[in-house]
Amino acid sequence: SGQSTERSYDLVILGAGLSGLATLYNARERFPDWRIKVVERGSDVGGTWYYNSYPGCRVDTESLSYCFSFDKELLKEWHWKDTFSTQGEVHRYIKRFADRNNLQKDIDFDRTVKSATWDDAARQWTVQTAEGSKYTTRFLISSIGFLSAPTLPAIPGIETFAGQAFHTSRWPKNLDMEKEFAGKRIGVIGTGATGIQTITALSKIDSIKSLSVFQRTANWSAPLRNESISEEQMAEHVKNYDNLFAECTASPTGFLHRADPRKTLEVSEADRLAHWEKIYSQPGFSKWLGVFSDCYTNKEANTLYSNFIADKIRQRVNDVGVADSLIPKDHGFGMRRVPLESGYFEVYNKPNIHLVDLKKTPITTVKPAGIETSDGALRQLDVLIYATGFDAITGAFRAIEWKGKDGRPLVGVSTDPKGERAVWLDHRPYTFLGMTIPNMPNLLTVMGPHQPVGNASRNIEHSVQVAMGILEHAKKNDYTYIEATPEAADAWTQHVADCAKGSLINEVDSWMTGVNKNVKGKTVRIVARYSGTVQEYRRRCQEAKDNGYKSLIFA
Ligand code: NA7
Repeated sequence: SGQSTERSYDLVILGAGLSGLATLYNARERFPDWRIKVVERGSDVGGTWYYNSYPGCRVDTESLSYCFSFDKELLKEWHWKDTFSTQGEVHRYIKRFADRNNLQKDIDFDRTVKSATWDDAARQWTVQTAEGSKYTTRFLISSIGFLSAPTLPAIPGIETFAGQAFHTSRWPKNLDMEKEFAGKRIGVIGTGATGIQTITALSKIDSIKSLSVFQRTANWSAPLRNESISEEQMAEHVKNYDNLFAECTASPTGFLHRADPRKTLEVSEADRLAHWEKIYSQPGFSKWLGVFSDCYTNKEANTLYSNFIADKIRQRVNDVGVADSLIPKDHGFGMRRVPLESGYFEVYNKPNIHLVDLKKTPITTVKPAGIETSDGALRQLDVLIYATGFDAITGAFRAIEWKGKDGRPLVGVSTDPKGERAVWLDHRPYTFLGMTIPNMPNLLTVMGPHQPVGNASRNIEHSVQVAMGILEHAKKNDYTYIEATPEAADAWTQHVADCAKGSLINEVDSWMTGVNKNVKGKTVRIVARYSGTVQEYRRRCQEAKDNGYKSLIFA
């Protein structure tokens, strides 16, 4: 049903994750007479929380702030069982949100968008899926995620591996690990947030014969400190939701944790240590965001704090050499997204778990039997798990063939003959407010590039409201055309670049700075996310609205 048919809509939304569902819910409320459709690749709602079903997957933002503030009834009924929910629990929440608001009726599942083509005469987009569905629509909102296009490692021979192999975000459904991994030799490539959660979970499966972790860049990681939430505690939390959301809105990153305003070197050594011990013992991102205010702008301050965390790691790992490999040398604490862990470092004290330090012995090739490293050793493997991350921020856009005004492609690489005309040349976003793109009329991007990516659910709610505001302005005035002016996009792109200056986080290779060596053309650092404060971002969005969106062309 729905296959090979063409339907016409006022609004098509790409993706049914948190962004797409929030967009659908709000669009229905604001535009009750519109025909709206969501097109989703997966077989269920949830996006990130549908796909990332790997063992140990857990949100490391407080569950209480990782939900929708606008569905008050659901907040009243929902009991978060953990301060940091498992993937399963977050997914159940999202499903419940969709069910009780009857959202599924407007979603076409199992449709992978292949192309989006602008028709300037008709002022509409045509969206086509790999399965043969076709949708025409006046307005298009992409809610396709910023960590949703998985990347496999570009290592010679990976296609020759004879055992079972998969990316963490494509974990086989219903895999019974106790049984199917019994007696198996497992390899994991990658030690980002995903790898660290996966490895810790796998370490608890006693039937596994061996686990080899292939680590290229060590990542700073610190304890999550999850706790369960009783019914009595939850009843209290429910009364406090409004305050909690207000607290997030007032915090520069959108999280519940804030920096200590003092500067590291102004504080006595004893007070410094006391503060670091305090944030280290607290749950969640306290140890990333609760630092002294200069931790990510002053290298000396950062080094002192990094040394404090390095000592914590050393205390937890028995083998001195392994501990040394686990401590990053090429970047300071918090300059990359800090994975939070629950017993990760102790994993390496188990006899059947081995760390392969790829800085010492890089992988040379994958063979049918396993992985060979530069020292000539072949680690025999039955299962190979790629925790190798995503083509972040622009990747999900790259997976769609866009033809904007004059057939302009969206993402392209300058070394490709066809890539030159791309609006985002060499993966460099060019937007106004991270929301509208020159040459891509009537397209709005919720959680697109140039938007803050901190506490995703909080930012999604805001991003959806900005999109709704722009559409409302169009509807009210009977406009059928919206486009960012090049002047506005130039100024915004410059503002985003300016915000990135002076932050050590923007001086390190990671998905946050647009580097992914497994993707063609993603070898140099760029500014793809908004790294100013959430408040500044919101102020500028409000300003655009207050001045009647004069940076946008309406027609
Ligand atoms: P990340 O954080 O991008 O981590 C990917 C990991 O995979 C990282 O350790 C990489 O090492 C490693 N990797 C990637 N390619 C290779 C190759 N070719 N060889 C060896 N190792 C490789 O992705 P995650 O999924 O963990 O997390 C992404 C975000 O999702 C996370 O921050 C949360 O916000 C949710 P590298 O560092 O590149 O040397």
